[in-house]
Amino acid sequence: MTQIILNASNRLRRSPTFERVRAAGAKAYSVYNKTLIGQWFGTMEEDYAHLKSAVQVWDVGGERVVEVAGPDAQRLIQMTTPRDLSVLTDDQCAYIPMVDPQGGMLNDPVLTRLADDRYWLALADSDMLLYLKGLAAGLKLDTRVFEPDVWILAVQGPSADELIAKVFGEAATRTRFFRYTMVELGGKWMVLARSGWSVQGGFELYVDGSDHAGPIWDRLMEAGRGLDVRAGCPNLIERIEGGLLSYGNDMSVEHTPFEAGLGRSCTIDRDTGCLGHAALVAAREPQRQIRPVEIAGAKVPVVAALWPLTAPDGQPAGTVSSAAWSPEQQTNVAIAMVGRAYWTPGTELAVQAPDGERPVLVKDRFWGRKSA
Ligand code: THG
Repeated sequence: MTQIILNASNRLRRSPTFERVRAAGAKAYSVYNKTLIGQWFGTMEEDYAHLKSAVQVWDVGGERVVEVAGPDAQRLIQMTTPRDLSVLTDDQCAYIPMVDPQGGMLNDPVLTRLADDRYWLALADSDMLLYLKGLAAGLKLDTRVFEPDVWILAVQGPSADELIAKVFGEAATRTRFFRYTMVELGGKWMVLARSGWSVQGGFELYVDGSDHAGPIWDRLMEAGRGLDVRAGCPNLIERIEGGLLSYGNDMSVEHTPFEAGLGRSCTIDRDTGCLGHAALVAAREPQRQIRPVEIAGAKVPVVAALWPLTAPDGQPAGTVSSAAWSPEQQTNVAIAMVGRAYWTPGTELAVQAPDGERPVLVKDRFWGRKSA
């Protein structure tokens, strides 16, 4: 079969550390928010073992930042999310499902509250810039919605605290989960948040100004030499074990936050101003929901299209959206959207994988999590 080759173009944006990612030996490229992103530095299993034992620096420039500023900024963002923004503190980040008026998921960004009239959305792969501009224009809101020259670098892994302490000082590591602090390097101040798309712990740096990203990348790599720091990227195996969802892959506009298992981020007992509020009140009891499942047999192929799940009587039971062989679990870990009748832990199903039918077991919790 012929290889799929990415034909470069100015339409495909490159982060300011793109060439460093390439030099670090990225083995594949994808496109996220119209930005080229490098993936895999060793095999997926090697990257996984290293992420779980050391520290990695990730160029997550594909999580493009959209800034919403102005007197109506909070009101505009609140229209798109059921998560109550009025309770956020000044140093807080929040993982927020964004929904349309029908309650369908549009995105699931990390929101940073810079001030009560200034927010950053670090977006998953869908065009919220246009949606927010459209709402603001149609409703004549007093806001500015734009993409600032801000690029995120993630520092993830068990030695992340040690690396951050070396570069930014011990005090920076006292930042709590989903809180941020301001740190300085070479005269440049930036947001450092304890967050990131792994469950190994770590930080995300919002580099404000492309010119600064390269030097900061180099400084992290230099300071981390004794910690076996490496370039990395979100790891499919680790994020499935951790139950971290990928918008557009595990859920989409076809799903409500309840179906995506994000009900904990929805305030529905009062109207926060979310345009999808009424729809979500009606959708509280989903008929299908995200579940961790195990797929028996040898290492599964890549899930490039949803794999159908079936019950023993042949009835459709859902779909598998992500799956990977876990060297630690010695089985295939997977994320599925499972029908209500079949989502009880211990339920046995079958999946139609491209290489044949395989037994599936519904789990009670994600492998990397202590609770459900
Ligand atoms: N970092 C930043 N922006 C992002 C991502 C990121 N935007 C796109 C994409 N990734 C969004 N997806 C997620 C998914 C899960 C989490 C963060 C971003 C996450 N969840 C925690 C958990 O599940 O334990 C916390 C959830 C919560 O507080 O409710 O961290 O990686 N900047």
